[in-house]
Amino acid sequence: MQTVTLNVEGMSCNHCVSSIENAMKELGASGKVDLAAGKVMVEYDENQLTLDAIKEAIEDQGYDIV
Ligand SMILES: [Cu+2]
Repeated sequence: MQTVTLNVEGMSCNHCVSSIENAMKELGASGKVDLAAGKVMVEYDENQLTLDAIKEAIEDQGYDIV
């Protein structure tokens, strides 16, 4: 397992939190959003997923990785 913390811009409410957390779940990863800090902590299996795929999934939801 691998854990990464990403700085994500554009998250403003609980809807954003669940969009991102659901997107991580769909990938088979586990995401925790810290809305106040603008951070997303993702735990994933590096044998199944790449960091790029995770970033792409977040960007696909309409947010920017800083
Ligand atoms: Cu929102």
